[in-house]
Amino acid sequence: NKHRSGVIWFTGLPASGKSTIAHFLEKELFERGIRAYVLDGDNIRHGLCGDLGFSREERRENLRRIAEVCRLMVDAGILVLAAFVSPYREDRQYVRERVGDGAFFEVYVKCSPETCEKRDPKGLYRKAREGKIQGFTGVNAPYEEPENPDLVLDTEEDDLETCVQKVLQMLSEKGFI
Ligand code: GGZ
Repeated sequence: NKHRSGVIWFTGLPASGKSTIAHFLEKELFERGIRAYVLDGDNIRHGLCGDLGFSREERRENLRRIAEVCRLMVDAGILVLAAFVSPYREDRQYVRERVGDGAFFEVYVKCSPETCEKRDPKGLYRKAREGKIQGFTGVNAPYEEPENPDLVLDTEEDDLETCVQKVLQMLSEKGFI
């Protein structure tokens, strides 16, 4: 089962569906014998980036470290499924350059702020509204939409299965699987 390694970079607001899609995709790829691995806030922000918060500078450093992990994993032949809010275009561009343009795909997980806030699976939007979290993306910190994403997934329009199929189709079209 031959495949090329690379990075699928999921960006979007908190609760837009990035990690859910990435994990479902990981399972689908695994079933096809493809080595894929999800990186997201849950496995990065507690360990490697446990010392970082969410200021502009700390987000930059968070993504800089993640870019280096992506490079190592790509070198190891893995298809990396990276799900990070990554709200700044500049930072996403940095990761793209560090990984290499030919092996980096930006997937915009699109969902209105209203819907994300309604979902609020971790109660963080509520905490941000109550003033208990400062600089929360979508409430009082910016999210810069991708200008030229390789793929857009609309999680208000499409269900999980459809979103995952769209990524699989893109990977197949680009000859990655
Ligand atoms: C944004 C925050 C914040 C603030 C905690 N702003 O829905 P989640 O919980 O699981 O995903 C969010 C995650 C974002 O971490 P990232 O490493 O992806 O962010 S970045 O790319 O900007 O560095 C959210 C939680 O951490 N969280 N505080 N203030 N998200």
